[in-house]
Amino acid sequence: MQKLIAANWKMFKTIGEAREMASDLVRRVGEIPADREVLVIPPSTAIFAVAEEFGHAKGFQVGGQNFHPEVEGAFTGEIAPRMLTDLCCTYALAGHSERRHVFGEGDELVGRKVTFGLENGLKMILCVGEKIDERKGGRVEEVLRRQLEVGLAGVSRDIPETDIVVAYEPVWAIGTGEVAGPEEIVHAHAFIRNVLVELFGEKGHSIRIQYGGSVKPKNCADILALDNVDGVLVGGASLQAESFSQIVKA
Ligand code: G2H
Repeated sequence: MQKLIAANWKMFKTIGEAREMASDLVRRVGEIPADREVLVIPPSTAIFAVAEEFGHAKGFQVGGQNFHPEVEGAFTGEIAPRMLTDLCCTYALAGHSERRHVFGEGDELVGRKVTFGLENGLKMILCVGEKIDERKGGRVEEVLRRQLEVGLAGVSRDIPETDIVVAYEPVWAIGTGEVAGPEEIVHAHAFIRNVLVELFGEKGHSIRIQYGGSVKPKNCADILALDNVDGVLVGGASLQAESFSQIVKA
């Protein structure tokens, strides 16, 4: 199974900055290792510029951070999945903790995005993860199960296993410099794996589970070596070509 190494640029980079970083990244990475898939998820305004810079560089893909689950319509400020595929996106995120906790998106909306994105030509990365009070209250499994069951409720059992990815991002580890410990990651990923097998049968063994939350060049090799870690979703350390290229090659 190819590990999915993804860069979430969040609300950073103008078109010029994005172009510069994308071309630098291609130069630094060179040939992507055969067991890796590389995805950059810029802000919407810079997606096409990054896709152009990637050009024919083999294996570099672009994705969308968010969309509204409708074909088109009077939805001021939103973009549709077909607009993301029009910009060459292959993947999109749903349920990132910043969408859940800054913008108030609930599990049902996240689930609609997952289903609608899949039906409209995107591979979907469903982000799940507990807040610190939920971890302290012993509710990690309850929260993950709810986010997975509702987030994946509309997904057909027949979809190719490569179309859906789950990203485990404990909210307390996002952008804080605090990485979840190996036991915490292994435990959460094993739990997610079991729920995926419950939901999708045998196919659940092949659905990739990424870890996200303060991934850096210095910790990524250890994280990627853990059981059931099939990739990483990187925020802060994906904003410089030097650090993200090191993570791609780790
Ligand atoms: C989690 C992650 C990227 P960071 O949001 O999705 O960000 O690596 O900055 O913790």
